[in-house]
Formats: sequence, structure tokens, C-alpha cells
Amino acid sequence: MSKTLFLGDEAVAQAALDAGLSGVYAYPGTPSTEITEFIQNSKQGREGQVHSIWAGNEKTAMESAIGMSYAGKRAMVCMKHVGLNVAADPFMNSSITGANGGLVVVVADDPSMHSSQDEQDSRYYAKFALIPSFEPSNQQEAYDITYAAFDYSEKFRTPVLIRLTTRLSHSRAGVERREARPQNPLHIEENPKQFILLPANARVHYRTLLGKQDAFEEESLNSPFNKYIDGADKKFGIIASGIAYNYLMENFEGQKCPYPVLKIAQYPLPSKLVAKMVDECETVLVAEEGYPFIEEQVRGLLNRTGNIIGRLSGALPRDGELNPNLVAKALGLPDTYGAPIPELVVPRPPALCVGCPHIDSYLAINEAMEQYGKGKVFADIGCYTLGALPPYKAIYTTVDMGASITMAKGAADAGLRPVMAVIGDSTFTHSGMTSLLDCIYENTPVTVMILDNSTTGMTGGQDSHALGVLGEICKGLGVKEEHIHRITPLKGHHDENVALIKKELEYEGVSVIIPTRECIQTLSRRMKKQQAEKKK
Ligand SMILES: Cc1ncc(C[n+]2csc(CCOP(=O)(O)OP(=O)(O)O)c2C)c(N)n1
Ligand code: SF4
Repeated sequence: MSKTLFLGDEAVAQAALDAGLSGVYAYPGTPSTEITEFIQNSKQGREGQVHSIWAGNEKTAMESAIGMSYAGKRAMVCMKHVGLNVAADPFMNSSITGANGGLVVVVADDPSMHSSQDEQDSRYYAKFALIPSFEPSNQQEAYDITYAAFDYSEKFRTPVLIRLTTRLSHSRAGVERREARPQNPLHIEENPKQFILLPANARVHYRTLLGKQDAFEEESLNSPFNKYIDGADKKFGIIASGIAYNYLMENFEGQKCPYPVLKIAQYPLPSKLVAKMVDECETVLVAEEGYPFIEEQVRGLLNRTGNIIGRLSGALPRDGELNPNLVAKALGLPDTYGAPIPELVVPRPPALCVGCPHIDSYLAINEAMEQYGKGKVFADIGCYTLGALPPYKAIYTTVDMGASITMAKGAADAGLRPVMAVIGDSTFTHSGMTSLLDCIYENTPVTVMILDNSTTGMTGGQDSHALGVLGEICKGLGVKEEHIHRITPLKGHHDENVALIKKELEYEGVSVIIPTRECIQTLSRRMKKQQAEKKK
């Protein structure tokens, strides 16, 4: 078969389709978004009626995927790393129930935090849930691993996790595809206790899961994705996982490393291969993207011999992405990698687009809040987080999706007055609605501004789940109708918007203000599409 050029994300998507996927469930998040978008735009996906509509958040996505698996079909759920925190409850418990149809959880980590609040490493989640995980080192392996992961999941009746990282997700390489497999028929589990986690059932299932651990390790030992590549010079042995394996090999002409290399792309770690390396080599360098997940396990608490080096020992930086140069330095090799990127490209600070509706909302907030001083506007995650930067400097917090309203609530509970929460429309439906309910339940004095730009702007313009119905949702949750307002964030409406915000700040209860104007990027894409359709 000839090769097709795929992003790492696209390779995962294509492999899932070829492996007989029936549904992908996801909430957008960089660097994972392109997986679902690829399936949404794929002819193969459409013809196969593969379900691919965005979910409300990662937890609902995970649960839908689990449901599809319980019905016997192959399902995939995709998210960015912090999304797995949101999905953690069903994720952890799905390891106890096990899967029916193949269940693959794809999580894209973002070391160096290119567009994230942290650089947490999802391999810990797989270990925590006692399930197998994979970490491809290139686009071909992303394809091959995803294809194989569905079989693995069905063979052991377990969810499996595939961990990607930004550089792999967002770079392209030629990928050879396999023959497409048909989708599973519907198939209901016969054991009536399998998917009911009453404690009596859960104890049995948990022991079953513990009983699978040796077999998982045996699979890792014999996996085509893990390799022990011997080398004559035993001064070093190198354990390299995921994309760090590429960074290592880029340092050697013809990819011929003189030291033994243990390439890891499948977990749990094959301890026999690790032991062989530690026994044979003077010093073992662990090169891995993210946290020192392997290094911690190999060195143990004491590292008595001191010959395991990596991110913990300081041989590699403790945080941020690796690159071939950093790996070379850790091995004492000459620096061959050229100038670091910042010397070649002048960094440009992020900014709201010219004409963005959020600008007018922040100008109004700043004027209304001026008399009250700083520290009273609790914000959230989205394009509008840029309101933290000059010239606006309008917000006090940004922590996790949906947090603005409940953090404002906590501050109001503490006695702070007046407090505002600023949240995007997509973030509100992701995880802000329950926060608002908490405020309504106690009639907390909070002014909530839901920025309705009709889209999920920050991740490229996916549809908003609450399009046109935000007011009704707030009313349905219990906000009094007279304290729900739609405003137009435009210069011409500035004074009336400021006056309304000031009035609601004085109200000792929950009020919601919804500035409504479409994101100009979405608007321009929509206009172009309409014009193109007219020309047809
Ligand atoms: C748990 C979690 N999931 C996904 C993301 C990625 N993400 C950041 S903001 C955002 C949505 C932003 O949309 P919206 O709230 O409508 O604001 P906008 O960007 O349109 O201003 C997403 C999906 C994240 N940071 N955390
Ligand atoms: S993409 Fe849309 S919401 Fe985001 S900054 Fe630009 S105009 Fe504003």
C-alpha cells in the first residue's frame, strides 16, 4: 500500500476508522481536536455512519463511549490531558467494569504547556486505573498502535489508553494503512453483574482486573512496539519512550546508536527488559516526554547505585518538552541541533482578535468594576482568558474549565463584594451549569457574565451546545427572569452595558448577563462558506 501524509492525530483517527470504529466521542482541546475533526470530515466515517458529534464535556464523552462499548461496538474517546481530570470518574470505573466492544481512550498531553494550564502526564492515569497504555513514537506507530489497541481492548476486555504529545499530534509523516475492518454488530454482555458496580460486584471485578496485570506485562514484553536494541558500548543504556525515542535516534547517523536502547511504546513496563538494561549498562539514561514516569519506577525511592539518570537526576530538564539536543547533552554528545527556536522566531504575545466581541465586554466590565478595586472578577478558560493581559488586565483568576462561577461563589461566601464570574458559552455548558445551580441554591450574590460568541472560539470554532438557548438554560436552572439580560458587546452600547452591570452588581442574588455577538473568525468563515455556496 502507498503512504498517506497524516498528522499524528489524523493517523489515530484513520486507524480507528480502519479498525471498525462505530463512534468517536470528544470535547475539543489542543492538541487532540484534529482527531475528531478528521473523522467528522471523512467520507469513510460518513458512509459508515460513525457517530462523531462533539460532546458537552469529557465526562459525557467518556460515558457515551463506554455505553457504545457496552453495546458491543468499538468506541473511541478523545481529549486533551486536562480533560481526563474531568472524565476521571467514568474512566477509573470503566477499568473495573471492563469493556465489551473495543474501548480506546486517546489523551493528548501538552508538555511545555503550549496551550494548557499544566503539563500533567496521562501515563499516570493509566497506571492508576491499572489498564494498559501506549505511547507512539511516530505517526506510523500512532496508526499501528491505534489499530492494534481495539483488538487488545477486546482480547482482555479492558479499556486502553493511548497517550499522544503535542509534537506528534501536530506533525505530519507518511503512513501506510491496513485493510479496513467492518464494524462490530451489536452485542449485549451476558453476565448481568458485569456492568453494575454494586460493591459486591465491584470487589469481584477489581480482583479480576488485578489478575490481568501479569498478562498485561507479558503483552508489553512481547509487543512489537517495545524493542531492546543491543549496542556494543555499555557505558550507557538508554530507555526512550514515545517521541523521545525519535529525539534520541536523530543524534546518530543512520539511527545507529552505539549504546543499548530500550524503546518503550507500550505499558506496563516490561520489567525483564528494564532489568536486562540496568544489569548490563554502567549508567541508564531515561529519556521520556513529560513527567519522570519511567525513571521513577526504575530508580525506585532510593536509587542506591545512582546510575539511573534522567529528569529526576538533572541530566534532563525536569519540565518542558525534550528535543534531540537535550538528549545529546545528557549523553555528553556534541551539540548539533542548531539555534533554539526563540533566537530564530521573535515571540509574539497572544492577543484577542481585532474586533473580537470579548473586547467590548471587558471594556464594560473594567469601567463598571473600577470603583470596587482589583481581585473581584473570576474568569475561566477560553479566548477571553486573554482579558488577563494588557491593556485589559480585567480578571483575577483562571484555573480550570467551569471554575469561574464557583470560585466567585466561594469568594462571595467569604464576604467579598461585589463579585463577578466571566465564562464562555462553551465553557458554561461544559461545566458551568452545575456551578450556577450551586449559586442559585444559596442565592449567592454573584453577577455571572456568559460570553456568547456562538462558538468554541479557542479551539477553532466548534459548535456551541447552547446556541440560542443560554437564557432559557439559566431560567430553567432557576435564575429569576428579571435578572437575566442579553446585551450587545459593541462600542455603541458601551454606556448602557456599563450601567446594567453596575445595577446587577448591587443585587444581592444571582444575575446573569449574556453579551451576544458572533466570534469574528467564525463569522468570516461562515460568510465565505455562504458565498462559495451561492456561486455553485
Ligand atoms: C478540561 C478542558 N477541556 C478542554 C480544554 C480546552 N479548551 C480551552 S477553552 C475551551 C472552550 C472555549 O470556548 P468558550 O468557552 O466558548 O470561549 P471562547 O474561546 O469561544 O471565547 C476549550 C475547549 C481545557 N482547557 N480544559
Ligand atoms: S477567535 Fe473569536 S473569540 Fe477568539 S479572540 Fe478571535 S474573535 Fe475573539
